[in-house]
Amino acid sequence: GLSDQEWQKVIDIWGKVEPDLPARGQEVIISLFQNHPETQDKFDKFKNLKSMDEMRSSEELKKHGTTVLTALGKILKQKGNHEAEVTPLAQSHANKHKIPIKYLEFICEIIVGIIAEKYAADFGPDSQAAMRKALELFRNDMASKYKDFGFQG
Ligand code: BLA
Repeated sequence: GLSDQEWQKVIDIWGKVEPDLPARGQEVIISLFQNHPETQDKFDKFKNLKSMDEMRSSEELKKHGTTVLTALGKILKQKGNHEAEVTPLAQSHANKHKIPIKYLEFICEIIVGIIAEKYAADFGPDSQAAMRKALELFRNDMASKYKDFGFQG
């Protein structure tokens, strides 16, 4: 797990991201699709978006980015006691959306990269390390739930 100090770093940086969730969410999803095109095929509603222009002007894509970061923020704020948040998410992602854990690794890495780019002054090495640990804990718990649901992930 994370120490109290590490959790505090996670909570502090998230406080910087939060006012800009829709913009950051949009960047995260576009970057995910650009860097890992196979992830886009998991979305019936985004499969048809081809150019960067189409992605940028999609309100649905922006809305999904906001959904993702809002859910992630709620999870991080639980400081590891996130069973109530992670269980339904793992269920939909295993049974309905069928999202491999590898794709969760992709998006988590992109989230760290975008925070580093946009909030460099507030996201030093210790904060980055703490955030990576928190995201790893989240993914591990998702993976363990996937197993419970019989999804290889
Ligand atoms: C939908 N993803 C959702 C929803 C939430 C999240 C809250 C809507 C409710 C639900 O269906 O359970 C949350 N998505 C997250 C979080 C992350 C994220 C917390 O990406 C990452 C920190 N989901 C993934 C990844 C992909 C993904 C990596 O975690 C794709 C590669 C896909 N999420 C995905 C899809 C939907 C979804 C396909 C349904 C979208 C829709 O049709 O509305």
